[in-house]
Amino acid sequence: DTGGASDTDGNGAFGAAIERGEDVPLLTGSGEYTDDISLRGTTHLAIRRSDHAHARIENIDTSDAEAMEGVLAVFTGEDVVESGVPNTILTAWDLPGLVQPQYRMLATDKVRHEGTPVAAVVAETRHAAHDALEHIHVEYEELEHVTDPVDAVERDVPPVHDEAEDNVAFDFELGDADATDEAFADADRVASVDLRQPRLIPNAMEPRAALADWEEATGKLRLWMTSQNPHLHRMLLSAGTLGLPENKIQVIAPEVGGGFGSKIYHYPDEAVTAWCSMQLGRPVKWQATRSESYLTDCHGRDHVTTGEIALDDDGTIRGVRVETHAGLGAQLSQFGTATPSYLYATVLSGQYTIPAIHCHVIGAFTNTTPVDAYRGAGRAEGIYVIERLVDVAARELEVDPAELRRRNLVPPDEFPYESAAALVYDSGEYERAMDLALEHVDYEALRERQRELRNEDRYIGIGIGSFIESAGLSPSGLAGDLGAQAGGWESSIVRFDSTGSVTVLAGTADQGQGHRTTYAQVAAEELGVSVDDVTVVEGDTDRIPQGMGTYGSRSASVGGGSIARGAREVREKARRIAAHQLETSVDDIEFDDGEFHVAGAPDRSLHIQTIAHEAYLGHDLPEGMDPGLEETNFYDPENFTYPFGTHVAVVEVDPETGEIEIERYVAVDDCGEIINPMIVEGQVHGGIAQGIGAALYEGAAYDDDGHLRTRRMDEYVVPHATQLPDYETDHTVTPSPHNPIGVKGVGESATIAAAPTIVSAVTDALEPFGIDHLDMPITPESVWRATGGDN
Ligand code: MCN
Repeated sequence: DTGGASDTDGNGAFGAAIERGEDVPLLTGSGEYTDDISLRGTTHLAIRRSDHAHARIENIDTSDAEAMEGVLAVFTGEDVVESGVPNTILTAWDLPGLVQPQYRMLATDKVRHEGTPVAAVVAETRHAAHDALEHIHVEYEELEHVTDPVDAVERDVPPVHDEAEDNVAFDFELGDADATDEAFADADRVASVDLRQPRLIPNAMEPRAALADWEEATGKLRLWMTSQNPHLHRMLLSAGTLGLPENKIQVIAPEVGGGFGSKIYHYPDEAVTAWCSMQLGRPVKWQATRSESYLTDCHGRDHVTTGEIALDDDGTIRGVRVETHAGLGAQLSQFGTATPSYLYATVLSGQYTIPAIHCHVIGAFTNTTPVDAYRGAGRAEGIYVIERLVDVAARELEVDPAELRRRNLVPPDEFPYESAAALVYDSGEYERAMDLALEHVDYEALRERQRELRNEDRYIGIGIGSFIESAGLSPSGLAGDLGAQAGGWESSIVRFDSTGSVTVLAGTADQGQGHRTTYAQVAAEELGVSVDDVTVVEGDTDRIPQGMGTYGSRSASVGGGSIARGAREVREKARRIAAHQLETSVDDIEFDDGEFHVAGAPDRSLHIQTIAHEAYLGHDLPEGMDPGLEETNFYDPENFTYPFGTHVAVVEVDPETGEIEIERYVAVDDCGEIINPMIVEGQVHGGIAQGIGAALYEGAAYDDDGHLRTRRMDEYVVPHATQLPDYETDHTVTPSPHNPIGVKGVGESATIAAAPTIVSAVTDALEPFGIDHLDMPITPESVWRATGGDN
């Protein structure tokens, strides 16, 4: 039963553009975020951070801070060591030859990036804690630092970690180097591009926060935190960091105001919050400031790449060769090693049939904030490279960029398609999606208009971004083979109560994606009840025993898949009760919109909600059946899902001023079966905004002293609504053949597509100036310089 919303006749819940149930509390202010929660006797934590990029800690004097009014305790890294906890911030992805340096809650010997936690103040109020920070006196011996991933490896600089003298954390290769060399030798043409993908800073509306409550009497820790994956946090905090078994830790993610990847990770700060509560026996709360977030939330991207593409004169792509230096920052974050390796190199085939691919990635330690997955994670970087290469190649071959894509798209009858970059794409109709996007802008007419306008010295550009995404990292066995220290499955509980309402408990954790609505739609469809009868609960490890969380656009496919499977099991149990009570065989029972009836006798029926009541009464159940109506499901998919699509942007560039105006933005996405079209459209809108942000505005930078130069919202430019175009969205539906509900992910697609689409459009506009590539963010200044404005 694949490729459809449900195997029942259905009640239309799946696929309906219903409003998000979660919005009323959020919009009326009754939603509860971590910082809104107060326990009796709550104290406040502030963290003293290093203001050096690289330095040896000579001495920390906490006495002045300790003497301040309201201050309860000041802790240093030595105090944590002396407490005897394991004190390790673990990474969750191993790679062959990976150098894994020590990563402590609070630094003891050296600080390796600006923002490294060095001391913790706990006080009666937040203000008292923050005031005390500047009264902690830290003496440092400054060391030479490095912030650029190429410099870190190629230049003679002191290592960030003694264990990696050359600053190489890993050296990763994917694909067949010899076959790729041969393809390049045989091909008619080679085109190449050198590019940088700058660091991006996630900008969740709610900065990270934690509230820890250690209960000495029971030896149990309750930790409310801004988490995308409470169970993973529980796992990483337990043995490796705090030395507690998992059943003595409850992680609760209440409302979480956005994450974009940044709230996946196991950071020192939340662990320190928990540890402080264990020391003081009082609740401790930590709430990051915005600048603190900029300094410590894992950044994204930071790639320096040389890409090459080999083609025949007829436009057939023969091979792709990529070499990348990926900045990892000063410490290895959970998926910081997976993102620039497997998540990146494996998508380099994009939508195209490419016989030979080779990718070499050098993961470099630098004295900067750790880098990890940020919306699009790895896939965004990889698709950017292949899309830039295809555009550059089209220029080289003097072929229209849409036409060059078309000649190389994987055809629909080639699925499942095994790419030369080690993925097996589940399904796709790439040309259909591309054609639809091109039709929206009337591509041929637009090219004509472009030619005419150039005669008037006006420069419009048409950009194309065709993408695939590998969403929902699974199955677990594959993830394990690749080095993951976590599974690719998801878990849920589907439970009827005796009044006939349904509770779905899911192991994923929403930060704005709308799970409470879409999961209710999945369950309602399978069970034939109303969406309003379903309550979805996420984000509490004591209520939902197991889960993997929300990242990698996995929740709809893996979490939703688990819920559908669990609901089907519930329905089958209910069917057996119905058959028993209607005195017929199970095979004679039909199910239609919540009603079980005897085949051919529709008046002999029982509603599933009535059966739920019966299941809890337990008076009249089939022989040997246990009472109750609930199922726990673990779903480990057989493959990733592969969303895809094509975005097209039309821009006008003024070479005199460098101004870029986006005239039109068309997004055609295919995420398989759509649970809620309105939510999917919202995801696409948000994703485009972030891709445009990367293409035109955002980029974190370090100054010569290794200080983050973009540490505030007026220095790191996130586009405002007025800087974003109207989006025109459309979609095709190509179900995932292996997912129980035919869905694919959508949460990252548009971010992956938008950056290459915009860069493609701007460089297309600037073709008459001989510009075939400009690095992101493309600002008016960079356009003006490139077009010779400063000559
Ligand atoms: N959906 C659907 N039909 C589909 C696919 C998805 O209706 N065929 C719905 C889902 O049910 C869900 C939403 O769309 O409500 C996104 O689903 P999915 O693609 O499975 O992604 P996740 O829920 O796993 O969310 C993770 C993804 C990622 S990786 C980032 S980063 C991101 C994103 O979601 N961060 C976000 N979208 C975000 N949206 C908000 N508001 N805030 C973030 O931090």
